[in-house]
Amino acid sequence: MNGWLQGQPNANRNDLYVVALPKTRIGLSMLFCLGAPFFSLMKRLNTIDVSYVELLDEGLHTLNGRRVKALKKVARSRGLELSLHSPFADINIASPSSVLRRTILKRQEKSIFYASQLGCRLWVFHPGLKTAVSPFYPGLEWRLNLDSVHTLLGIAKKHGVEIAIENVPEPYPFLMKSVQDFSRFYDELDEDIGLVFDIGHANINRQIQDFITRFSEKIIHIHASDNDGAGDQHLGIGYGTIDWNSVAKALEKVKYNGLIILESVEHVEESLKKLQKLFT
Ligand SMILES: [Mn+2]
Repeated sequence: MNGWLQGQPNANRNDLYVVALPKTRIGLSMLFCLGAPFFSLMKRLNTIDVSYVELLDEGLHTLNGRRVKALKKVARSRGLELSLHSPFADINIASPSSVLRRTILKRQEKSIFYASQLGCRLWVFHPGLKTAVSPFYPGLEWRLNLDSVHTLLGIAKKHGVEIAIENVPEPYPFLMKSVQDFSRFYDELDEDIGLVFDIGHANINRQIQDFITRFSEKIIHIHASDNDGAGDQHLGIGYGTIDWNSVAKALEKVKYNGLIILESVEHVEESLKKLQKLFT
């Protein structure tokens, strides 16, 4: 990689197990630079050495018509294939307030629209959360979560965009964090939707292997970052407690052939190299 990021320590920490996943490709989430202004994101996209990029419609990188045009241009000139992560700050698709839920779904629709304009292969979103009033209305947020997923699937169909839902981390009050949550979700949802498997999130509830074996048919996209097993730190690959060799073996076993998007916010170049070595 040609120094498109600041120099990273090149620790050759462990010999990585190399597996043959012919269609697996490594991409990069721009989460690592979400704190930097939009022009700096553009600058990075102009020099970055990957073919697959996940943008975030959030924070300083929140999309608008003008930005979408600029992004389309850079994606075309650099041959980048894009996916888009939905807004996630203060976004609760299961909000018990109908006014807020409507507003949130409207915001999500705008993001799906931008994804279609950008020609994104996928739009990734988070499940809803419990709130302070959840104990008074048992099961309500679970039902609203399912309703909103239906609504989003309808919107996505209208705009011709594929969408998928991500497993999210402890200790936040999300409705869908565990294998059990996703089993129930898929039992009760009478439509099909893909799963964005976040390896780091699953490390926190020690369910990496369970997710891969149980939902091999559902996983269409993967987020990869490391952590200490206690919090969602988005560390570089090899800087946490995840056993990446056994992750690679498990994915090879189920013949995973989608994208693996690096979501580390540090040691980015080094982590990309490690993933590329693991999954070529
Ligand atoms: Mn993720």
